Amino acid sequence: MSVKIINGTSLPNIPWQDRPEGCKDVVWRASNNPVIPRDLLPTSNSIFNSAVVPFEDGFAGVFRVDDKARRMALHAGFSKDGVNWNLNEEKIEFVQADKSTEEANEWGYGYDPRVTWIEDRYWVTWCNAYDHKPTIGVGYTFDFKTFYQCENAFLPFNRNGVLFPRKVNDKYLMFSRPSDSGHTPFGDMYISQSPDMKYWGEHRIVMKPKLDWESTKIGAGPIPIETSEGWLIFYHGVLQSCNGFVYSFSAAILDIDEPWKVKYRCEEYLINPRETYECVGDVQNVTFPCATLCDADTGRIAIYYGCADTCVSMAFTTADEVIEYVKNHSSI
Ligand code: BMA
Repeated sequence: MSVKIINGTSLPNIPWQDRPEGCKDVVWRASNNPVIPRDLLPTSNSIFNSAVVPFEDGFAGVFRVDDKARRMALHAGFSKDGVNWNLNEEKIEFVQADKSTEEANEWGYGYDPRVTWIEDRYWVTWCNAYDHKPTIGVGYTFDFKTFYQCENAFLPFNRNGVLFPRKVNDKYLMFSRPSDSGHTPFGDMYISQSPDMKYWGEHRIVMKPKLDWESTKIGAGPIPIETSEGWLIFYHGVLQSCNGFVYSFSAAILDIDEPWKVKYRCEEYLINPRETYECVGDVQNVTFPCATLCDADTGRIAIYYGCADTCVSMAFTTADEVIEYVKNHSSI
């Protein structure tokens, strides 16, 4: 391995499939996609755009579950192998981390969670309703049993809040994507900084839509992966076609100390909707990554992505291969 994973963990049990014979893509799909079907729970209309992390001797996660009344909620889930998942039938009922937020945090809806371990706990961010408007919810758990909710990070309207897995220059960092009340027809990725996970400021623009495949809007995806080449990020980009939005995803490499500086940005998508489960579902043509697992020893990366707002699939690559590809196809 030529690229080093920094501050990573050994994950000898990472779910993995070798690149299929004849496949030339730098990111390849799991042969058993979708790995999480829409009807895994008796009450689920769809399960998609979800986040997983290593936990105990296996994996745990926070899952977007829309129920058959089309309420959007978050559910905890567990897996021994990262592929076969058991989800709690009950949605996560957040405990208020601070009594003063009880009224402000009255539950409306939650979707598109991300999860990362920082220092001593698993932090969760998601798109959270505040005053019936989307913004970035923040919470944490130690055990995936009790979840605590903090103050929202930002004012509405905002989506795609994604934390960095450690402080940088003594500040917590979060991507977000300021938006509007509907199916936002614009969107750039920003980084905001915080000394305490509560007060967010020092906002920096990171990337704007640039190429045709992402020309309408872009948004952060999984938690950034720290490497010897910089922060490796996967992000989604949206093109507007005559039949609606098309959600693809790609990768970029950001400066380690000033991650609002883009070192390399792949000019092509890495995965776009083309398999039936990506093109057909509740919302056609969506591939939307919210999590990766990365084995620090081998650089193997397993990507979890939502498909057609209906189910969850997996794709694979390695840090070496994807970083080389991004560098060789970069346009910033
Ligand atoms: C975005 C979010 C995602 C969804 C996507 C496509 O605005 O709502 O959850 O996957 O639209 O519908």
